[in-house]
Amino acid sequence: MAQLQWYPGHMAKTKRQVIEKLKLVDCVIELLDARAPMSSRNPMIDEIVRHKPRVVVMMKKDLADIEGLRKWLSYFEEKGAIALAINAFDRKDLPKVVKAAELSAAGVLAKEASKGRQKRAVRAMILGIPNVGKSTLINQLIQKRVLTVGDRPGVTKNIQMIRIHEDIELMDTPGILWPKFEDPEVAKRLALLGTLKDHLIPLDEIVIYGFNYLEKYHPQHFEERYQFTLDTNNIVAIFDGIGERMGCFTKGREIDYDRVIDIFLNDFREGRLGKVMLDR
Ligand SMILES: Nc1nc2c(ncn2[C@@H]2O[C@H](COP(=O)(O)OP(=O)(O)OP(=O)(O)O)[C@@H](O)[C@H]2O)c(=O)[nH]1
Ligand SMILES: [Mg+2]
Repeated sequence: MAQLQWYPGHMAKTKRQVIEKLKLVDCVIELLDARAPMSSRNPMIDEIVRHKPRVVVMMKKDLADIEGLRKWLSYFEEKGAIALAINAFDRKDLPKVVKAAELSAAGVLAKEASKGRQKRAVRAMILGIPNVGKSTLINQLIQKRVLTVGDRPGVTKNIQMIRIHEDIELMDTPGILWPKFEDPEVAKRLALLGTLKDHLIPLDEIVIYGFNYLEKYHPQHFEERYQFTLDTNNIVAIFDGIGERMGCFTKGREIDYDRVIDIFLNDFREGRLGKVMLDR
């Protein structure tokens, strides 16, 4: 686990560029994954943002367990943070992000106005771990696909400011992952959600982590999807069971374990195994 790194050379450069550009914005919109609001919170981002006003937006609300998410929202509220959870593809959620950013930058703009400066657009930087939905959020806000998005980490490589409308500009940034994980559990949760490049942790290990989570919290979701009872006392039987039911066979009619892994991870990440809360 100590070896677990995500091309740190590139990361160091990204971090430097982000710190440099931070001077140009009034506030930061920190994106978290609503399915793991603690594990997706990169401590390095605290270090970068420091005293800039900040808004916390939990993305992919549509894939998260609502009860668990509510607890996290109250947690952030108690800490006095401006926090909300959204589904980027729900049109009525989008203005909430803009409002929150305007609210957090209000102090800075009011100060400028008091000095007689002309009113200008709020400028916010979007920060977050890879694949959390930074570029998607901006595309959805302007209703245009100006930024490349993809369901894999490391899509955005450059920092870029986009004007949403005359009142707000948003800066897209590459995902920032911590160079080393103190807690291997955090790495496994992020891997299960598809935020780490696959193969940083052996795929079967990630899948088994998913089996254990489902057995503990949502065994019925597993059973509904694959039509048999989940029992982690026999891991091989689970792989075989999924393989048989989903028709994953090699040419020699053996179970194709690579396909089983692929199917399970896609099912989990796309919500076919129910709504998820990995941080409890
Ligand atoms: N279900 C759901 N999917 C989302 C949401 N927001 C983003 N996504 C998906 O998450 C994936 C990653 O989105 P990106 O916008 O490329 O993520 P990013 O944070 O820019 O990633 P990097 O540029 O790699 O750091 C895409 O497949 C999006 O469709 C959401 O609210 N709900
Ligand atoms: Mg991106």
